Amino acid sequence: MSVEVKVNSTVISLVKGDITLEETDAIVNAANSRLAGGGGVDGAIHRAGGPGIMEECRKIGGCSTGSAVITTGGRLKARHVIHAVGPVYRDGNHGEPEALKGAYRRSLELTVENGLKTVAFPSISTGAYGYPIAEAARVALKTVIEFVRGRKELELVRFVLFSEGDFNRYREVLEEISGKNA
Ligand code: AR6
Repeated sequence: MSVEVKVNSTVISLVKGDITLEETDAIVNAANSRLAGGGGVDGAIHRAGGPGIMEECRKIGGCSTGSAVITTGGRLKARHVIHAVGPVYRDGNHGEPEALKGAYRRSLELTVENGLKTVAFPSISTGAYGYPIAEAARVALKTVIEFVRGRKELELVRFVLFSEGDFNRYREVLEEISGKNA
């Protein structure tokens, strides 16, 4: 199950799967601001990558909501993990879209700043943090499309969606915004 579009020189792809198995240069974690680990994709990444990642997170100490930090990938196939902190969703009027956008944008900046070419994202904030999936997909995809327009460092930005429902929501939003008013 996969869909892709090309924007400038970057392929944006959607797949259904488990992000811990990705072989991109970096995978993004949906972390919390204490970088303390937890459930969901965060738990899965730390389990698969081993304790070295948490040790690095402790040294970094934390990360504000709407931003991201980078560590190595431990035992993962991906060489780096970018820990992005999305917002807890309240009603959409408490800065949630701006914070979600910031989490994606800073992750993309870190990818480029570290000379990496390929990165995979989960659907940040749409699990424990309760962000409605279609709204989150719109912010995520628009932020990525806006970022890769007019630059050529990134070869691949992939979204790894954990359920068929999430994959379908992202696909619908991508079809709607790619190429026109993104
Ligand atoms: N691969 C890809 N996506 C996954 C995987 C996986 N292996 N496992 C879960 N997902 P969540 P959040 C999806 O709750 O909403 C944690 O405790 C999941 O189905 O992981 O940003 C952190 O420590 C959902 O669609 O992240 C924070 O405290 C998406 O990943 C808090 O939860 C995000 O769900 C962050 O909450």
